[in-house]
Amino acid sequence: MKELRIGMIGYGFMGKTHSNAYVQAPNFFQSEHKPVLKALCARNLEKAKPFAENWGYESIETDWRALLKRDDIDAVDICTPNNLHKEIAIEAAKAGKMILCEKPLAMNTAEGEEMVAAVEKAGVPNMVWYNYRRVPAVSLAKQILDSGKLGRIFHYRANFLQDWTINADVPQGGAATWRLDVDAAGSGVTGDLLAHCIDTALWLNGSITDVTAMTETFVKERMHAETGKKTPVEIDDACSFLCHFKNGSLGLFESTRYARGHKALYTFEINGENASIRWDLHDLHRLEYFDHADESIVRGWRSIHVSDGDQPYMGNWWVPGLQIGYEHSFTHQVADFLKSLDTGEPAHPSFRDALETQRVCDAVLTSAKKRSWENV
Ligand code: 4PW
Repeated sequence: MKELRIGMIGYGFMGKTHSNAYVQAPNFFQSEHKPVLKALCARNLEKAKPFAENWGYESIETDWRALLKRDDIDAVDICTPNNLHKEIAIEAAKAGKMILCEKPLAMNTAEGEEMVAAVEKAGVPNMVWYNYRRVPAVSLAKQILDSGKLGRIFHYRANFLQDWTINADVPQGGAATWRLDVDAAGSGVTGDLLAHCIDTALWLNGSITDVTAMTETFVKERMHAETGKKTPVEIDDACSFLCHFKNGSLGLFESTRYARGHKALYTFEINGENASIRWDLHDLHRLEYFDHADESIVRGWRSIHVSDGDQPYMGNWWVPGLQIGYEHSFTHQVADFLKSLDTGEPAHPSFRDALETQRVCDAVLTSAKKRSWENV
């Protein structure tokens, strides 16, 4: 058994999901590698202490550069706001560390290109946390699409809807609300939410060739948590776009933080010549499937309860009929990363895969600004 000694940078919501995944994965999935929570890195020692104790990190660093110098760290997990991804990833690659980076890869494509060059030059294993690929029902959708059952694909439709920023008193900046601050996040819903939809779409349906988009910022000014002053909001609160896929199908994507009643609703539907599939994060263990070849008197949407041992990942969990949830997508991602180390095959989505998502995001934002069609 080889140890995979993890240095986790950041301890927010994603720090929790990843820490839980490192703990859970080896209990359920076989690998020659076993994650060890070696060090937590965070600027605020007092806040880091209870987190490190709770999850079992052996030590704490308050400076990520010191973490990278340590010989007892094999892999760095970047769970910081987006504006720190590039610098940390490039330095980590130079230090020969494996890198698991939170999504989106970077603030923009230019940064992403530098990051890809750095990890590929250093030859270090790398992966980006687009976790929804590892929801068993989404992996099953991939299996069904790859089998060709849907036939020619006509339409890809996806939404990611939230409502947590409708209140104009929500500040921008700071630990909890950095996602609203353009300097920390790079963009709004495009990089935060649509990036998930785009990653899944590229994986399931192939490349996107061109896009046309619209964005809106509904609340124009918010108090900045760091300065206490009202400043203009420069992120996109909502974004919708149309696109063409290379396979000839048409795409329709929508994301917003202003859909009252929706807390985190990610859905997609794919319509093919023979069959369609659809998935909904709020019912994440079900995949809906319509097959036109079914006998007409029983033809209809089937709701596949993804809990059978033959379905993706499920053989490692409970007995058929008992479904799993959101947290498991991260556990599966760790399990797949460990498997990639066992086999020497690259892990996905890699930095290079995530760069493609970044390119689509940038084309979307440019198109919205210019009111144009943009090639990716
Ligand atoms: O990555 C996304 C986050 O930034 C998540 O998948 C959901 O939306 C939950 O929080 C935000």
